[in-house]
Amino acid sequence: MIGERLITFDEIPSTNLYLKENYERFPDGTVVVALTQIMGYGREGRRWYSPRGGLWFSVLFKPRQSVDPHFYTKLFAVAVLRALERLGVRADLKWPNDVYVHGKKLAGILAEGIFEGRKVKALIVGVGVNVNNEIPKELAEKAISLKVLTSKEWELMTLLRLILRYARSLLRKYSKKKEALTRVWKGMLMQKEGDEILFLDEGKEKWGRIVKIASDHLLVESNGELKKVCSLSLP
Ligand code: BT5
Repeated sequence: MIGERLITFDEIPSTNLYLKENYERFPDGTVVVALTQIMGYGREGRRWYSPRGGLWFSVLFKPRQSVDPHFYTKLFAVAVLRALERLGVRADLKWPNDVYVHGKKLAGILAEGIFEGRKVKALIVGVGVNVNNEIPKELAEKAISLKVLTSKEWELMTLLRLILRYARSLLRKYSKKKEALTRVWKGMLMQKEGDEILFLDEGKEKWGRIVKIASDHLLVESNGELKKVCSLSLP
């Protein structure tokens, strides 16, 4: 069960890295949380600032059957949004799984898999939420914390427990209805099928229309051509 085993660290390089290196020792559902990460990272090795006061945790999954790793990423994206809603904060998802409020990033999610051939041996979902922490100067325009949004401090473990509670109930509800979870996730995305978006094509910004939203790419029509877009630079 998610969160049945909880491991806490004061400081660690990265909770995702810790589980990647130690997954064999821990059961499915193990959660690792750290008060600060000195080497927190996002997608494609981008730096993830993890100062004290934020909520930085990872969850280990050891699926028995073959699974689509995106299912677990969506599960946590939806769980984080539901938990925030409980606190009175209305957030959206920027495709695929960035949590935004008022055009600024409040939280990010990173899923990593350990594969044996095509089989997923372990899956690690890392979640970072700016809670009471300071936002570094270089991110001042792009990021926001819960404390700034709500003008109060939040108890990290209470928020963690709330997110895990939503994740457990979503897992119960959707593990046999994966398409239904995809529909819920799509409904939370700022980007909708049919929207015009600015995207990067070989380093150049182009306009296009979203034809289809998938977990790992957007199918975009631009100048009569269909393109697969894997990363959005703009909200
Ligand atoms: C993400 O990557 O948004 C996924 C972040 C996942 C972090 C968690 S914390 C627990 C676990 N352990 C880890 O080491 N990681 C996970 P990406 O979409 O690549 O976004 C990275 C970009 O977000 C950076 O290039 C910055 O622009 C911005 N960024 C960095 N730190 C931030 C922060 N604290 N708040 C908001 N934006 C941030």
